[in-house]
Amino acid sequence: MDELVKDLLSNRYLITPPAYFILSEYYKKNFTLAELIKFARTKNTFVIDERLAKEFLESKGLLSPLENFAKYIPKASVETKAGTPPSVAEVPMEVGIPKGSKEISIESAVGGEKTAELGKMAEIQPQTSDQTEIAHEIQELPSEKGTSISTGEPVENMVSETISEEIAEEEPTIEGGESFISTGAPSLEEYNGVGDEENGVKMKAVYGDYGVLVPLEEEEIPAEEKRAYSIYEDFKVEPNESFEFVAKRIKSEYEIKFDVRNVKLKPPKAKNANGKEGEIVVKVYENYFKSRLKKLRRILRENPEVSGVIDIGKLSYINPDGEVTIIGLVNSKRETKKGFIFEVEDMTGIVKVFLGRDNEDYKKAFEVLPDSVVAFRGYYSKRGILFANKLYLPDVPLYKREKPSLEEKVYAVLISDIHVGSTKFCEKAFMKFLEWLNGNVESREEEEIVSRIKYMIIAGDVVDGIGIYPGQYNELAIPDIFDQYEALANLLANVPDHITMFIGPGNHDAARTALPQPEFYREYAKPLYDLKNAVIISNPAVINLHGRDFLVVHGRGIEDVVSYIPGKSHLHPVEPMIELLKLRHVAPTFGGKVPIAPDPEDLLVIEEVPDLVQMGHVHVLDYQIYRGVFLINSATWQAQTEFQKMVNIVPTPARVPIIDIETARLKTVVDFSRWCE
Ligand code: D5M
Ligand code: FE
Ligand code: ZN
Repeated sequence: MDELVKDLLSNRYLITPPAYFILSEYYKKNFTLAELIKFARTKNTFVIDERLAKEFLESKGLLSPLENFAKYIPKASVETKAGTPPSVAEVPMEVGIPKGSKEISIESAVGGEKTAELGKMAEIQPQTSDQTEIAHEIQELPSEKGTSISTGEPVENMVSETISEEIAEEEPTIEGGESFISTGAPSLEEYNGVGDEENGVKMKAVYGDYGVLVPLEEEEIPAEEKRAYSIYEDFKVEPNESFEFVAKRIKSEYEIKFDVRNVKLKPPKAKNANGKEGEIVVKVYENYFKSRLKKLRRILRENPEVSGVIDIGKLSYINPDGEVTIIGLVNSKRETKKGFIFEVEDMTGIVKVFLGRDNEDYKKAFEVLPDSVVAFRGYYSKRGILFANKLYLPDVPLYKREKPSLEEKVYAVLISDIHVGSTKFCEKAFMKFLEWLNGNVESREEEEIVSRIKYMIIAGDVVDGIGIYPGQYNELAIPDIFDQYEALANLLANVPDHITMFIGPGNHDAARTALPQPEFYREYAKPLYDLKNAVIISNPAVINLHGRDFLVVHGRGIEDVVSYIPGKSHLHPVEPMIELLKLRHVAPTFGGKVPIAPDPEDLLVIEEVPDLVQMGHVHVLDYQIYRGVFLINSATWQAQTEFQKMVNIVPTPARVPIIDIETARLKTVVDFSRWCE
């Protein structure tokens, strides 16, 4: 199979036969695969058709917009029909370069002469011995007009400008013209892999709509195969030599304090050897909630106000005149005229809890999400209802202990939702950001910051993925998940070596959809694992940087808060983030928007109070301090998608928050959005 077609196919790009004819002879001489793919990407397509091919050649100065050589050629091909063997002329689309042939030939209508355009093409190309040989072969073929030309024909055979102008005036018809392209198109046989085994590539393709060659799904190219070109492969930034990177000499001090993958989960067993699968499933959920309850009970009991806690199952044995406290999982919540009615459960029983409208904690009731764990204090009535006076959320303590200061300033960059592969990915802005990290700064202040950046945290949705939302395909610039990770890795390879990157998955990534997400599937995201200064983390994860805990979460839990708590919006994501912190859980609600895996242990509980919480997902930069904890949403590198337009999500792309690790607070936000549409 011809190189151009093969290289494009291996990058999941398709080429139509006319485009192939136009481009193939320039390939590797006047343009590279990378250039062509880049050009196609700017046009948001992965089908190289005739028009795109011409525009591309024009952009390269190989074809001027006014002189469109294609209009001469149909005539040539029409006339050719009479004199060429049927295998060439009568079976359009299926005829190709015979096996082993290296050059395209066009039977010319203008005996021995060709157009100025074709002449130009020949001029551009250096003559190779192969081409001369083939040109000779072709000249020997029987042809009505006696001569045939090859695009690689020797320069002395070129036609003068005047002749070409005469031809131009003839305005040949396009009718039947499509057949000419067949001379340059690879044969279907070749696409079926018959013709190209010696290269070790076996590809199948069929002609889809509009005669476009489509590779057959079943013969997917194996992932391991080296692509001829991967996106951003040739984007290389070198660190600014005159720049002093203080961070290089600052000792690296990080520890992954919590990663889902480090937790050994014990799968539950059925009670006896005859146990059924269903029993095990029920058992898993039981264990999951037991674990959640246990972890949050510990947290709630740290609050000195939460005292006198008793099991729900023992409520009926207590003195009805005394106040009691219960801790339980909220099965349901209902607002009535008089107040809220909750159904609360622990391992010993279920009880209804009433919290009246006039109660001082009434407002807090809105913050209670389904399946979260809270405490109530009140009186248990004989009717089996707990009349609550107080409601306690797990929350975090009012004050935080100060951490010892650091010897010198060191910074971390927080980003998320890069969405590489989306047509809306702000690649220019991201490239500027990478250049910036390499010391291409604009001010003294920036210089101080960049020189001390030692860590970068990426909180998920690193690529756009495939089939994530309806209509996504139309907004994909890289329609293949392997290529997306490769492209991302090509970009991240430009992060200076002294910066350690922590990269976790989000809902667009190749990872388990349900939370927690242990990691990127290695099969897909191998290029990320191969980055030498990257540490792959789970979602969620806790990274300790110089003694400060950074809780890193993609942040789908925000969606549940927004849908259950009135007044909370994804436009101000730090508020729902605070709600999650108050519930000490990154995604409390089962059966809501966010799928949660029923692992035997609940790994989504925020067990320790972090110094900083980073989330992404909602694509809006927002931050706030809550009880000494710095919460920040690190926005995105993706401009507004069509889907987001429909649901009124207005992202704030390409803003980079820089965190001072010592204080775990924001140092500054660097704005790259002027390079993002
Ligand atoms: O999420 C980007 C934004 O889009 C974020 O605000 C959530 C929102 N989003 C994502 N999926 C949906 C659905 N299905 N309905 C409503 N809103 C949604 P990202 O994860 O980057 O796609
Ligand atoms: Fe996202
Ligand atoms: Zn997301």
